[in-house]
Amino acid sequence: MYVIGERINGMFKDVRKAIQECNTEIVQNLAKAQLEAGANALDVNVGPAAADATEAMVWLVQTIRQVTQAPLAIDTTKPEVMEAGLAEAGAGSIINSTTGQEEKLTVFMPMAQKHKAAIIALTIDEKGIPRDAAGRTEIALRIVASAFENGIEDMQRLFIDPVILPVNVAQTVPQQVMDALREVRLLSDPPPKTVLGLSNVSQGTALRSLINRTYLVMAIAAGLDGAILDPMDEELMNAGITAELLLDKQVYCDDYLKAYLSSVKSG
Ligand code: THG
Repeated sequence: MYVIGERINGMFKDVRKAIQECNTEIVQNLAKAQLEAGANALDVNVGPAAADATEAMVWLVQTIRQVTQAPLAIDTTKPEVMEAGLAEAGAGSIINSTTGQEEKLTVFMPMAQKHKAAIIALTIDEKGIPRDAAGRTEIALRIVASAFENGIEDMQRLFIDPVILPVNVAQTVPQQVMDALREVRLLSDPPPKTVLGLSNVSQGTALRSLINRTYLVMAIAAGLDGAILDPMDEELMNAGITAELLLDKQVYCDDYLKAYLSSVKSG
């Protein structure tokens, strides 16, 4: 399971405040704690409130880079903010994200090539987020084709995100996303990777952690390769690691949780 830590996001009050006050300690502690908890990479999102998004992104990336060289997923829809974040983060970064519209793909795919970055692509087009799995898969196919046209032939570098929505307002979506995860694996050989912003599924619900944890296991069973999630939720991490054990992706030993975490931390 490729874990992208979600916590450095201006959507969270503590991070929003840290950005406003240039408090490096809060951001650096969140970076270290997420990696300690088993994150492979860190999402970096300035949030909706940042006055100057480019300036905030550059400050966040520089602040994180003082404590770790872990891959960063630069999370913005704005090309100029993405470009600035990638330039600071260095090679091995992740573009989070493009959508499937031609005008987005022609900007972000070449940007991924230029910065030797991986790229997450959401199955969204000019009509928005498709209602069903087939609509998601159709957009995913266009994204895979665009990646190839732009020289991204290594499918390890392309992540399709079939877009999970809050279960309290979109109750059919979790199943549609699982079907899309299965269909995306059939698009090419080898197939692109898949990723979800897991916490979306529980936004606005009362039992967030339980819903996140249950859906992570279900999505992994449907073929999910990675997720943007809170790695400091230990029960969540343990459920994901156990799901992969039960899918024979890790050799069993009594200490399989510890073994997983130490293998992530040793890179
Ligand atoms: N796909 C991709 N990237 C993404 C998403 C996705 N990035 C952003 C988001 N979705 C994933 N990250 C989060 C981060 C926080 C929350 C949900 C998803 C969240 N935040 C609290 C809330 O809104 O209730 C914030 C409140 C607080 O301060 O605690 O739930 O889908 N590629």
